[in-house]
Amino acid sequence: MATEQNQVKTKNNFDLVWDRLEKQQPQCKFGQLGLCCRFCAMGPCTISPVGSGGKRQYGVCGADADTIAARHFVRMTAAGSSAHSGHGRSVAEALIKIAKNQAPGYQIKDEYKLIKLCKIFGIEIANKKIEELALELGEKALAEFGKQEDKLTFLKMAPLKRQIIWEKYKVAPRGVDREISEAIERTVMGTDQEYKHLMKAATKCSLADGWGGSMIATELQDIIFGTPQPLVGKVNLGVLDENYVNIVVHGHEPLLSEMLAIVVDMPEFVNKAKQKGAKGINLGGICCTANEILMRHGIPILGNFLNQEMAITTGAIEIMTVDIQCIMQSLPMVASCFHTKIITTSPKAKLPGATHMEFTEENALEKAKEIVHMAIENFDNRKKEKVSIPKQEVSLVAGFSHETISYILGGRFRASYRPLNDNIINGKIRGVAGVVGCNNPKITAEENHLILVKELIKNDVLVLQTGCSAIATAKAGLMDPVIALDYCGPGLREVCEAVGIPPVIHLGSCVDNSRILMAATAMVKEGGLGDDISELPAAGAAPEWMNEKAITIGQYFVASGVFTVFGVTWPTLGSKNLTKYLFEEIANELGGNWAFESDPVKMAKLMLDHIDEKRKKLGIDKARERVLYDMAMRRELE
Ligand code: SF4
Ligand code: MSK
Repeated sequence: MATEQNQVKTKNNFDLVWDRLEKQQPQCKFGQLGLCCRFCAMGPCTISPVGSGGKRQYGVCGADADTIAARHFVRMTAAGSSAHSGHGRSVAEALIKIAKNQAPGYQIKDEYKLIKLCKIFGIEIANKKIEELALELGEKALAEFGKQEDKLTFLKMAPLKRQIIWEKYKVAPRGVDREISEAIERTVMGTDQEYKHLMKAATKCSLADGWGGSMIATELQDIIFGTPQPLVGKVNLGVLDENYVNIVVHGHEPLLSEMLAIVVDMPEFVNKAKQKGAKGINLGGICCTANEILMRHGIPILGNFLNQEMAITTGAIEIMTVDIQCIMQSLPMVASCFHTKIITTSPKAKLPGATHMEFTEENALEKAKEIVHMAIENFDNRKKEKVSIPKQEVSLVAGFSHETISYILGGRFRASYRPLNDNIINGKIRGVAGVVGCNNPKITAEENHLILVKELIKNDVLVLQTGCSAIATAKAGLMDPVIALDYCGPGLREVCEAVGIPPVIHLGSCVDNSRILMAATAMVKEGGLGDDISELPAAGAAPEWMNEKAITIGQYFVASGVFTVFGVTWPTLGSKNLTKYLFEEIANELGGNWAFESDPVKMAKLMLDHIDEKRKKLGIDKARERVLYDMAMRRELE
């Protein structure tokens, strides 16, 4: 496939992400170490990790390496948190408009979850219509962003011990916006200049994402679009069909793509496409929008972050709509060599060279129809000689949520994590890992994801995945239960076969990392694996991260008690003190800590060592079969 893409590329003379990375070499070492500061006009200041003659170096204002690296880290978490929270806020606003009947085409699909969430938010349920409850919930959820006092509502979902830790170290977030704003404020020149204290801002800001903005996005999307149920889907560029009008959605918010999913099946548009000589309309996705519509509709995924430009080079895409986050500015440039139209849809994001068709909840259905119509019209402009679709496509099972895991394990009427906990206790499952995050052109495409996940399941670790990492392993067949079982250790294989789940579980998009927090919480609450997330035999990883959002996710994993390993590069290496704090000392406070390891086999070893250490502390380090007590044995015990 790479050769085919190269031929197209050479003929059309445009660069792809890998070419641009090459042209950026050598990249700035100060930047890589987190030691470049341009936060004021006395700078920019660059600091060597070890100053000349071993002396510490300082910026013009006196800031040292620890402060500069810490401020940089804090701003990354603020950026990531703001991105996910912007998404969550849009969903809350959408719920309000749906409740007010101002969003034609949308409906409330999961009333059970709506009621569950209303209870969590303290909303009186009795004698109220669904729309009234949706309105109250939407308004309460929206208020979480601007809250000035008190704590975020979802924090009380965490294990009690975790809540006490957050209180003790004064990192329980108040309103989402307040924490993001304070994080930026504290990094302003001449403000907070003590690296450990700065890290508290990073922690609060990140927790405001994981247990705030992202969790609101996930939970409210489930109410509007339905809580995902396992389904079969397809992934890789082969899901494009040259006989169809191909429309691709890319970005993060599913609000428009859900409407497109409805419109592409309308007979009026299917017939129009047929009149143009196509067999119909084919909708596919890239990045997290793809994850969102895959897990609720089974709509196929073309690929992840690094596949966005390659998808256009197939010459078979009529329209690519993009909204927010992880969208390369180069898309219109690449598209200009083909007939593909790039459409920006968010009021927050435009791209030079793209057509802007702003969408709101009020006009979403109409805009979706306009976009599909444009795509059908553009089918005439497709150049047959430029069409080159790789054949690869793989099946996967997607559509898991923390609730569906519970239903599958325990049955709908006695939904429970008991079977999972029991199989961890008896040693058939060694532990659980969350493997998430982006892909990065600095790494051989997706190699780290695949090696890491294969190592983990080989060692009987159940893997939960989201984002582009999920798409990477799905492309390699690891979410096809039949293919994936061959890579499993015997214990994990036995459980997966018995329960009917793949060993690598697709939990959704980037905001759905909140589902991993909820799954971990459910395991703690089920009992037998300690009283806190930090006591679970569990670990997290983002082996090919690139976006600031990944740092925010990692920090809220750590602050929730999870040992978390990142690959590729680490943004604080220029500060020994800060790095030591994040890699070691922070565990004394929050129970979780970071590690950096670029080799995926070593990364797996770090995670397995951590899981084994936790098993030992729980006293379950020796595999034990569960003993079923009969009446005689029970009497003996009494
Ligand atoms: Fe330099 Fe300090 Fe200004 Fe940063 S804030 S650019 S270290 S003078
Ligand atoms: S899309 S943040 S490249 S996972 Fe959520 Fe993928 Fe990373 Fe974007």
